[in-house]
Amino acid sequence: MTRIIVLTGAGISAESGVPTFRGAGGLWEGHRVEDVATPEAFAADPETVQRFYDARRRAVASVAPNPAHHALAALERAIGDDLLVVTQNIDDLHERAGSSRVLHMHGELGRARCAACGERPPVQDDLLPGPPCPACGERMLRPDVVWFGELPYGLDEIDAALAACDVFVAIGTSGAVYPAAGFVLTASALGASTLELNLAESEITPFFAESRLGPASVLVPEWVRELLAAPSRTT
Ligand code: BV8
Repeated sequence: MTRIIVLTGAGISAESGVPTFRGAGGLWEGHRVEDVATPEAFAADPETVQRFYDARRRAVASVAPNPAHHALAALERAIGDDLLVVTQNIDDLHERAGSSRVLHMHGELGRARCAACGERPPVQDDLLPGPPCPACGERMLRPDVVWFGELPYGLDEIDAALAACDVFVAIGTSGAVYPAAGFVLTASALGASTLELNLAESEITPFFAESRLGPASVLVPEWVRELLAAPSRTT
């Protein structure tokens, strides 16, 4: 049963060299994520959107997990199914650090989605040249990423975990995007203790019982060490 839910955002990958969305004016490859991460943008200009995600897929392949990702993997090794990492990130740094209980609520760069048959095949190379879907052969693969206006993945599983958890921790998220930004309210309303680990105050800082400011690579290992040293402690 999930006792601890950790919600991660772009800030946990920042020290690995993956740009955040709202740092540096929120531009990524010269685009505002809200302008390219929508089904309408993809319909209007699929090449630009494919190029945006192909560039990010290549960039993520060249970086490595940082101590924050490794600390969460160590926590999973210690408490197993009592931990669920819900990530808004589409990179695979949690998995490359060794985490296996990871729910990518906004999808993954490492997967495509066939607009013809719905297959979600793993993908490593660029989607722009239009490779055929391995299941149906159609050349209609898009990034398997949840865009604005699309339903996030795993909401039922997340809701069940929020109802059961004792501890909810958010790491490196600005709290700008829903429904993820509202998870802390659900968890605390259901009696969980809540902790935010972030470099700066976020839009949801006021909703947390405790908020610690600093880089994830320092705060996350520190929190995991504390947690494992005092098992009775819940945050
Ligand atoms: C949906 C994938 C219908 C693409 C992304 C209320 C309820 C429900 C929906 C809405 C609502 N109000 C508005 C909406 C609509 C919309 C929304 O939220 N819009 C916003 C702009 C207002 N939401 C949606 O459309 C969602 N779908 O609503 O479906 C529905 C939903 C529920 C139930 C029924 C129906 C879908 C949204 C998903 C969009 N896709 N990503 C891609 O990656 O390209 S969002 C994308 O942006 C990320 O996934 C992430 O979620 C978000 C960026 O946020 P962060 O990860 O927090 O990153 P950010 O750069 O903002 O902040 C970085 C943070 O890190 C900062 O706080 C910084 O201080 C910190 N930091 C930096 N360095 C460090 C650090 N912290 C620690 N250490 C460091 N070193």
